[in-house]
Amino acid sequence: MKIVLATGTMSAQGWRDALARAFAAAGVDADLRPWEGHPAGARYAIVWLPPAELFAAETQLRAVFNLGAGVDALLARNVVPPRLPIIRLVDAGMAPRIAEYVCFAIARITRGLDRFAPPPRGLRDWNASRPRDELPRVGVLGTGAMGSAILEAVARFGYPAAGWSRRGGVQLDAFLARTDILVDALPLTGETRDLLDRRAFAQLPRGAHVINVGRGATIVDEDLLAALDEGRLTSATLDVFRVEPLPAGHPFWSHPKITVTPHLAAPTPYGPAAVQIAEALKQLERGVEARDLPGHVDRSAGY
Ligand code: OXD
Repeated sequence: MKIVLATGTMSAQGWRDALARAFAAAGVDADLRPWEGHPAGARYAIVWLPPAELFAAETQLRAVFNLGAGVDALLARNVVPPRLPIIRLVDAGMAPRIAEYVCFAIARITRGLDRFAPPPRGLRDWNASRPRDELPRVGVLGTGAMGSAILEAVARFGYPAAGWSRRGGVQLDAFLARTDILVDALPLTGETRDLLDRRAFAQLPRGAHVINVGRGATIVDEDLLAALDEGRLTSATLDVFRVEPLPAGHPFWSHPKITVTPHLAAPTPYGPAAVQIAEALKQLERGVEARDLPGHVDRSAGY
């Protein structure tokens, strides 16, 4: 069975090796071909940011695997023919990493860790104020694999934590009003784009913090900057951005209340992701419908 692989900005060699290992271990008989601009007669495509020509040339495809949890970039390219099911990664080892990143960002906030930076800037004061006994309320936007792992992790550390999703029936405004640390773990869809704007930030208690590990375009950049400048928000920790890489002159880079990290919270782990793809391929080959697989993308919902 031929499979075409187009890894975009990711490592072709890394994916080829991991997939070859996972296919061998799962007993999937695959002839894995890197996309080289001409049709291979492939039955499946495994892709990250693929070129449109791939789908024009590979006319025998049965399904497309997305080498990431988020399909916003793939759907925005509008290159996958509507008849083809898309399967995305679900967790695949990323959820614990995202949860760890969020817990670290929260610990940094609750302990005021930035005060103790190395010399010459940091405070050298043993008696610096102790953290408050009362833990802040953590609100997680998005209750998929990532959001659920974050909720579980923060709850384990005793934080009062709640999750919100568009389908959960809870009013966003009411949810924001009882959230001291807002964690954005949303996919980017038509419904979540620009969700966190000036109006949303105004619902948060004064002094709240924002952590974004979802997608950059769920936040309106100018409104976040205004909320920080007005003192409505205390800090923002951002791992994802509307445009990536974040352009050199972007005001986020130099804002004193913003920590920018370059989309490093949870790099896709090739090994576990390849195992997940091999398993899904096996199921498809056995006749299981793509829509019954865990990572099947509902294109109208956008994830
Ligand atoms: C993903 C990501 O979508 O790394 O997997 O952001």
